[in-house]
Amino acid sequence: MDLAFIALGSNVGDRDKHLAAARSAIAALPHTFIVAASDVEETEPLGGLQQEKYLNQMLAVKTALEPMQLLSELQGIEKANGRTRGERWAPRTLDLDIVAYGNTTLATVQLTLPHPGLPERDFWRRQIAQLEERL
Ligand code: A4P
Ligand code: MG
Repeated sequence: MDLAFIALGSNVGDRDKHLAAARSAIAALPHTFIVAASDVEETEPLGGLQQEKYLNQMLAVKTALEPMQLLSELQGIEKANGRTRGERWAPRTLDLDIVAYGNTTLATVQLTLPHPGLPERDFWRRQIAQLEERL
């Protein structure tokens, strides 16, 4: 089993409910267990578009799913929660990103690991620090 960090984000509708639905769906994935959760944080929108604030949270999971399998499962969960793909960085009911997957590095169109947004997202780095304390 590998240790992966999954970022949850929502800035449309009932944001708490979307994060809760994501946590339940991730907990129900095959061969995947949530081992720690960060606090939920409200964050200012990044990316320059005029949009509502986000709720963000990060989960640490132990998983036997390969990175691409995990991504595809997460995209299924986004879809089930009303995510429609519009403009990049546009508002979303639920966004699930793989921030890191063990020590894996990847740079394909479908999946970049670690997530390239990591250096510029202070809240992700805070949440990773919380997860590391809670593991
Ligand atoms: N993809 C590549 N690497 C990954 C990865 N490590 N994890 C590909 C997940 N997906 C990855 O994603 C576009 C494509 O990225 C996917 O098809 C996948 O194959 P998407 O979710 O369809 O589009 P997106 O989310 O609009 O784009 P992107 O680049 O993922 O944006 P981000 O980084 O997710 O940013 N402000 C605050 N405060 N909090 C936020 O959470 N999020 C965003 C979206 C903008 N502003 C925000 C927040
Ligand atoms: Mg995304």
